[in-house]
Amino acid sequence: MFPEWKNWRHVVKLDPDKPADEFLIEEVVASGTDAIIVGGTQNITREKVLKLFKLLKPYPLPKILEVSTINAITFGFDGYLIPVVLNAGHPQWLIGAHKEAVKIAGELMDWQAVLPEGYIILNPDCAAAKLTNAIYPLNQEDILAYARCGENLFSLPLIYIEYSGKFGDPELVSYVKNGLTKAKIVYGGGIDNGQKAEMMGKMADTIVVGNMVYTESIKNLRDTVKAVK
Ligand code: 1GP
Repeated sequence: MFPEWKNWRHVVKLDPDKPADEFLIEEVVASGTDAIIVGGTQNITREKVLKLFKLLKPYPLPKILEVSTINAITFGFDGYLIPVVLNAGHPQWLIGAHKEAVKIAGELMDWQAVLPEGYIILNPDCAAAKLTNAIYPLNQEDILAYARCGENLFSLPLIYIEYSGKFGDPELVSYVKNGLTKAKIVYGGGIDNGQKAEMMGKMADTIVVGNMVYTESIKNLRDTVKAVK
């Protein structure tokens, strides 16, 4: 069963392709974050996912795998997030890769442990935008329309506004959130201090912090949690 996630305010996303040791994991857990997502776009292998999973295993907080390639699916996580890229330039990232994965593993899937997420990738320079050939330019009406399609046509429970590597526009996040009725808004991108966390935390239901834990900004991690709780 996917853990109860709707009240998560703060999540840390750890990239299996980046170096992590027990000290880093301890610091992440001690920050008070609500959950840990393991996910990344580049060079993701099962070995790297497994290594991170082993480091996380001793801790009770929810451990979620965001599946980016079927080759890296690892059992044992508390839940599995499946990205559906709403502004993908190729159907591969809307449904193609998903169909291939389900063709292989459909009989074995524990659907209760799966949560789909409607991604809107808004930083054209990030790796996920390049991989999915994300569609640009988009004005705010386009972005809200994607979000509403995700919410109402695909019944996606959450819309993930992804600025990976860049701090986005809080007004835009608020505009999209106000246009939705059911789906939760998750925001990720460029949060590296308490002030930015607070700003986006006012607009989104959940904020995701990623890269900052691999830089000296990790000293601000606890502030980013405090800012949204
Ligand atoms: C990446 O949204 C997350 O998928 C977090 O982004 O690494 O920029 O914090 P950052």
